[in-house]
Amino acid sequence: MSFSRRLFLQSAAALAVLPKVAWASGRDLVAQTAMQQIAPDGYPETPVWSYGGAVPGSEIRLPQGARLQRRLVNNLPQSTTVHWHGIRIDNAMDGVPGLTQDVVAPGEDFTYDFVVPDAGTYWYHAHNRSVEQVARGLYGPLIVEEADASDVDHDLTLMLDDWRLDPETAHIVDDFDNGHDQSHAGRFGNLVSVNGRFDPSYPVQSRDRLRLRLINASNARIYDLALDGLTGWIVALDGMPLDTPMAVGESFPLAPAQRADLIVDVQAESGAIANLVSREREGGFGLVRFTVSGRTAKASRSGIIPLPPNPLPQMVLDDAPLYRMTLQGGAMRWLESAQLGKTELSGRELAQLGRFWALNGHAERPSEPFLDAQQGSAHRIEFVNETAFPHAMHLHGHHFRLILSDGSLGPWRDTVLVERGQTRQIALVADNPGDWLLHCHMLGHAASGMMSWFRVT
Ligand SMILES: [Cu+2]
Repeated sequence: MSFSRRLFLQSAAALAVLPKVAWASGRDLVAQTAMQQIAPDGYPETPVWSYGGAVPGSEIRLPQGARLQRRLVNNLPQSTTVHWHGIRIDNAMDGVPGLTQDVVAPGEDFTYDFVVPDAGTYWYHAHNRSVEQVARGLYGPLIVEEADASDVDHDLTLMLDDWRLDPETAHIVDDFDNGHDQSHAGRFGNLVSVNGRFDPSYPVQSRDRLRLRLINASNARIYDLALDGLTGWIVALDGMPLDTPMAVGESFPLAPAQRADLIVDVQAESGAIANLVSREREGGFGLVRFTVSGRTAKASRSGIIPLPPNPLPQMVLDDAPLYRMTLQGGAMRWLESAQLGKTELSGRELAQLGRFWALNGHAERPSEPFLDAQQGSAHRIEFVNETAFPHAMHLHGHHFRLILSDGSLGPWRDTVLVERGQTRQIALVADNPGDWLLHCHMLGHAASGMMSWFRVT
């Protein structure tokens, strides 16, 4: 009796000094530290932050219209949340601290429970201190399947990321709040990974048809993607099918958070290697190798069939009002002043507080929404990029259509790349009630001023 009582007290005392750790079960998404071989073989493993012990977190795959339930269990030393990027989601499940939920503290948990209305390629990632947490590896793919799978030999998800690693130790360089990065193009890595590995390769046969689901999980890097030994089409952007698939030309951009679904045919012959590459000013680099062995016995398919459309709202723009959002600040266009809360501060004062950017004169998420929309109403938003850098503007809870230069409606997206000096218009049907974030997905820019929101009631 006294022995077991003493043991109990001892373990209770021991628990009090151990860090609080929650226990996990099958439906759990456990945010935890892990070791992973990110750098090439021969380099040490990298300590990462992960969902479930690996980067990317395991692929969540479910049928269109299904319900997704995951209990986030936070075993990290920092508070976190999960954002389900591109899902037209119930607002309470959107994962934005201070707007849709409280942060999940170390040792705590939060259950996400929602329906996925659209088929396509989506992803989940941390949305608290994203500039650090996504860079440390807190992301994974979320694939919503069409009722009829596309006619392909392989369906491959490829998550692109770049890491800033110490070349000696392969540890992540932890200068996440580096003011130079934040005031310029953002945090770039020195090593690019696909699915958490450097230079991975996948076996294919000549004349195979592949569906490639490309997801850019990088903090700031815009890839300029090209195919070598493969030909094909872009069939969906940011999850949403294109009415008419676009042949992949020389190359196409993939900004942070954006996705592109490709259907490609392997043209390279047996014994050769086909590649997905990113072009850069000075040559570029390979991302993925497809090692070709043999030739498929199946008859080769000709042409391409569009993916079935998702249940997106009707877009009637007639007299939809136009809202302008001006992107301001950053290196070479330094802010003269901007608002922090109700206070107008000089650019110098803001820089001292780590704020380099503003959206319509606000260097943080303002108290009032940028747009207060009646549910079901249509709007035009014009992003005017007065800065010297590109920005990837992301709306939560909705997809929007690009308005092309001739005034016609372009593809549906959830993240639009606005190049330096460029003005881009989008068309939005505000049909999902709630408070929704609108921000730059260069995560260092979001952390240093480029945050806004809109309300739908
Ligand atoms: Cu930006």
